[in-house]
Amino acid sequence: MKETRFQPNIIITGTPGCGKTSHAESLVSLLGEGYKHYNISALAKERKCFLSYDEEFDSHIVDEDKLLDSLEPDLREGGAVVDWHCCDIFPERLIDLVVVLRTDNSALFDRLKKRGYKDNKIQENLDCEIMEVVYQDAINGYVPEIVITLTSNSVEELEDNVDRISAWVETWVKDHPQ
Ligand code: DAT
Repeated sequence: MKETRFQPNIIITGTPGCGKTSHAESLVSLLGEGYKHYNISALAKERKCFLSYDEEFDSHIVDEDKLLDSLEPDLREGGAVVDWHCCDIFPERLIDLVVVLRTDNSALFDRLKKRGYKDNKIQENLDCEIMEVVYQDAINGYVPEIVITLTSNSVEELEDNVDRISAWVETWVKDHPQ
């Protein structure tokens, strides 16, 4: 099915703590009207898309089919900035750019510790970052042309990244006139 939208949909993904929400909030506030931040963890809660709760890792297991059904109408509108550590559930026809954030392990450790994660959950996430799990999911799920990797170790990098993504959006919009 051919999708027509006049604002791109962007996924900002990466290991928990790498800065997805910070990037998404800042990007949406820079882009302004027509763009909306979808924090999938919050949205899954709001729209009751959970299958179960994993006590060992203190996390919810999301019902991905239900979540996707719920989110598809929003994505068809365009202008979605999707913030989640899983990216490959969203069909390629609905996604224009996948940004994979990468963070050094020492910075990631500090952020997750500060967030109050239990040791096993911190270790699981550090392993995930070292093994490039999210990056591999992104390149396996989407054509390479739409996947970019950006480092997110400092506030300066965060600001640069948001400026770069915003410049990309401007070009995309020019290339997709209404
Ligand atoms: P995520 O949504 O990937 O879990 P977050 O945006 O909530 O991550 O950020 C986790 C913490 O790290 C938060 O206190 C903000 C901080 N942070 C995020 N990106 C950063 C960056 N590039 N440089 C410094 N701190 C950053």
